[in-house]
Amino acid sequence: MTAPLAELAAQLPHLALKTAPADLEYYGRDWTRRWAPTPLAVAMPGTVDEVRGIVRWALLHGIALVPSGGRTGLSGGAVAANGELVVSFERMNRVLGFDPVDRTLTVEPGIALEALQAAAKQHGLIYPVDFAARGSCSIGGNIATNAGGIRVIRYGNTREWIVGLKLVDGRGDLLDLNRGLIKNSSGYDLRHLVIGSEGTLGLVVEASVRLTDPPPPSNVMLFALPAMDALMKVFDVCRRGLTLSAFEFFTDRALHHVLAHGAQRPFEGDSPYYVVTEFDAASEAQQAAALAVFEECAGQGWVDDGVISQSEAQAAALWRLREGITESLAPHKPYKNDISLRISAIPAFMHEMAAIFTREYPQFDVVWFGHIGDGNLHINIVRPPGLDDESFIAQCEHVTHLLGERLQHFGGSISAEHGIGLVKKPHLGSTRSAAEIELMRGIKRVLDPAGILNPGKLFD
Ligand code: 2HG
Ligand code: ZN
Repeated sequence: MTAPLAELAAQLPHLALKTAPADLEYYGRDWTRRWAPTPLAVAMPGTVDEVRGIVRWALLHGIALVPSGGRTGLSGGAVAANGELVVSFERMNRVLGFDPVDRTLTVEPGIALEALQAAAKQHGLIYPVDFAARGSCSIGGNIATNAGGIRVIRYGNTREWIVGLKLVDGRGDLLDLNRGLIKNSSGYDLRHLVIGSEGTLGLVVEASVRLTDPPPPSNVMLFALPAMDALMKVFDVCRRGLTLSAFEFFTDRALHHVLAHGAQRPFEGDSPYYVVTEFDAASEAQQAAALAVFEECAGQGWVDDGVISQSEAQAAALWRLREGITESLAPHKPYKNDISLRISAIPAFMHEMAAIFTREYPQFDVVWFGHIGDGNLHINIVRPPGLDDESFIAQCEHVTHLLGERLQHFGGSISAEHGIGLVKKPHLGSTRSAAEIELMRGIKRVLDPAGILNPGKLFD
């Protein structure tokens, strides 16, 4: 153990400190699997005071800290590849309180999203932000990226549900931000500055989240579509005819991978595009509306086929076709894009990008899917067998540059919900102006004057 680490262990005797190579490897990386993890050690605080102690120690020794939740991130935000101390919130995973009048849960940052959702359910309420990594990701990580997921169309992003945050900033100070208030017009909302800041402004040590009533019973419908142009037309019909809680799409390439990974084929025939939509189906009228939507879309030639879930098991099987895509692609180590556009810009953008991909990547398997009802597309480039990491990433970076240019033209964003981290850092300028990035740097300097909090992520 190095001298600074021994000092940390002596100062905080209850802090769990890990230095075994397998732990450094495990806690030093996220789902990107691109950078070799080389953290100095992994610290697992159990209390806010220990977190403050870690920050004071880091300031004294000039050691960088990488906050760490479930490490399911896809942008390298939780990677420790430069001798940093990983601060894992694995032990700080408790529910601290529930207030039935405020309808809030107060939790530690390391609680898994699924555990938080289960705690809400125990009180007859829901925490509605949801996505496939729910079992492993933590609320601290969700806050760091302002995570979105599959029901943003109805409930919004993580930001909408955080009513209070406690933060240890880069000076070791504890800030209690917004304190659960619904209305608070008292100057800058520092809570919102922290949400989406990817651990660069402070370490979130507690969060109060708002809960809501469970939704009415819902059904899931899967459509097969003959053409890209039909996607937004079907969206329009669904939005007018149904009360939607999700509107997701994927292509035949995504279906190919998810079926190869064990999912059940939904239709006999093949179509190039698919939509999974979830909607309220509490009454016969709402169920009839779903059939009417299908008939209108089929009549217009916008859908080839469709199926409506008849049971919870069938709904889960249909969801699996969409939610299983990331896992089914993981063995191929794909290069990921997570872009955001105004919904109105989606059709023109998709056409331009499809042309660019065909021109630049004729030999690559390009898999499109995502939250198209929110204007959020995930474009995964699958690594062709035999191509080494370096050449593959260089080719992908070239196309991300072209993507960035088109996003700039359409006023979109290079990251919708995964964050910038290390992966998209070279492309931040396609979404944020130089003046904005300089302001962000200035804000970081105020909260983290020594630059010890997740340095090198988001920007240099
Ligand atoms: C999803 O929507 C996640 O499934 C992951 O945001 C997307 O793997 C991806 O690119
Ligand atoms: Zn997503």
